[in-house]
Amino acid sequence: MRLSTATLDQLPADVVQPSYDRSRVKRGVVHLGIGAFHRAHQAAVFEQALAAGDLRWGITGVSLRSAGVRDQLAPQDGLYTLVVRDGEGERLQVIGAVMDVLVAPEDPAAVVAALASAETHIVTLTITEKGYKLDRATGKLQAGDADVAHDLASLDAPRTAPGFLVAGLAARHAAGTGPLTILSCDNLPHNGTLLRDAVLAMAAAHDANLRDWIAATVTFPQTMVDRIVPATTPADIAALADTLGVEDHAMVKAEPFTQWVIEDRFAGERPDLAAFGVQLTDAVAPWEDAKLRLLNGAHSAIAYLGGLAGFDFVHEVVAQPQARAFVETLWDESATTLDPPAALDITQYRAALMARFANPALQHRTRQIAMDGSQKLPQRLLAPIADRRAAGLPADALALAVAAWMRWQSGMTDSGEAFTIEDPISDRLCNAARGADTTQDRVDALSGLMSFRPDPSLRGTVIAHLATLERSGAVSAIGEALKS
Ligand code: NAI
Ligand code: CS2
Repeated sequence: MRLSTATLDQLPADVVQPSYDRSRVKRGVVHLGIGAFHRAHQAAVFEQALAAGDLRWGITGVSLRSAGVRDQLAPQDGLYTLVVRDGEGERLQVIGAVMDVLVAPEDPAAVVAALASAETHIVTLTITEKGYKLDRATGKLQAGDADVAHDLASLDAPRTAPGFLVAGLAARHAAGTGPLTILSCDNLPHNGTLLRDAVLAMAAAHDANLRDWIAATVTFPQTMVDRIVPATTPADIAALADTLGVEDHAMVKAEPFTQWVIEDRFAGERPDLAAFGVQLTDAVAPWEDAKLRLLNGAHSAIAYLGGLAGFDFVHEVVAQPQARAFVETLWDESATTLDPPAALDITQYRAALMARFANPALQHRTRQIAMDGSQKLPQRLLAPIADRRAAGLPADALALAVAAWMRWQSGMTDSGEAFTIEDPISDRLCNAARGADTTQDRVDALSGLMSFRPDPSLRGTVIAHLATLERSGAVSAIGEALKS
């Protein structure tokens, strides 16, 4: 039996359930990219609004690619369980905010109609870093991408997130529908600006007036999003079924911590976000830099070094004293590049991050974080390196994390286990890592792919680290780095 409206009354009494009348909920939010993170983060905030009696904030979820999440949620009437684990117990909440899931390739017109609906006031996105289709070095749309080229030529049946947004906004413009706020919730620096640039470039290719109307009417606030939400596994689903007494194929698991900082620049209606724990601010960048460089920077270092050493999970890596000491050293370096907001105590933040990484109940896979490194490295590791070097400071620990990413592209752990590189430019990464004859050539080829131009001293450091990784593995490389 599956979780659904019909089976809600069979759930254990301590499972929190929607307290509002779902049949009266309007669809104020369209979400593009309905993966695990949205269901555990933004949807939990809109759920609070609904529970508080503001029924404008139901969600139309959109999958831009596969039907998987729709097929999980549709038999469950859109209901799913948010499982919050702190290592000592778990808290279960059935979320009712998702009203419908559209699969864009099956029915693009339905997605455009949802974006154009007068009921829609907010669009949120979690389409992963690569979904923005921007060339990060130039800031321009990836004209060589077949889907971008398609949407630049015609928006009759869009394929990309910027294409769908422009098609939906064109329909709003034509119908005189109200303003819209579009919130990127991906781990990208200046995510609102990046998305705005992509949307305006796509719009300009079709209609200069539309582009100008979007620029004047639609807002793209910056956001910082934080909650560790590992991919759900079949074992998670089986364990939850034992507790619930029904199966939930759409469950998501998360840590207790959650944070959403949004630039206070909404174009139209919004729920009382501050009442539901969201921080509204004029300046998101200082929050974003701290999160991307400390949390995500350490995550990537843990993923590559820990993954090479054969550790499956983040908590296993930070249980190793040397790895933990290395993360602290990395943070010592990155922290000097930050200009933290007054409300953020970096010492406390670091301690809290380490405790979050150590949460054994999350089972957060190093391989999940290692994915899409080409999209993640710039903001997590390369930006703090550039800032350190510009200030005349060494960046040895950050350089080891970058070298570990380079070693990862060999597709082999230190014990010789082969794995597949998952990255939008995996072909080029693999050619660079495996086609070069020397360590030095590998560093140069992989740096080139990332538009990373280390000065001679830093380049030497990265080469030395990669040589150690290739010769004696990640555990030794960490030991060497801590000695120096
Ligand atoms: P997921 O794998 O569960 O979902 C990813 C979603 O992105 C899916 O809907 C997928 O169809 C879509 N997608 C993937 N590639 C795409 C592309 N090229 N174009 C358009 N859509 C594409 O992943 P999850 O956990 O939901 O994370 C998604 C993003 O959310 C991350 O990449 C990150 O930027 C952000 N995030 C995730 C956190 C986490 O702990 N899981 C925490 C903070 C932010
Ligand atoms: C992780 C993030 O997968 C990754 O790259 O570093 O998704 C991380 O879990 C979140 O940013 C936490 O908020």
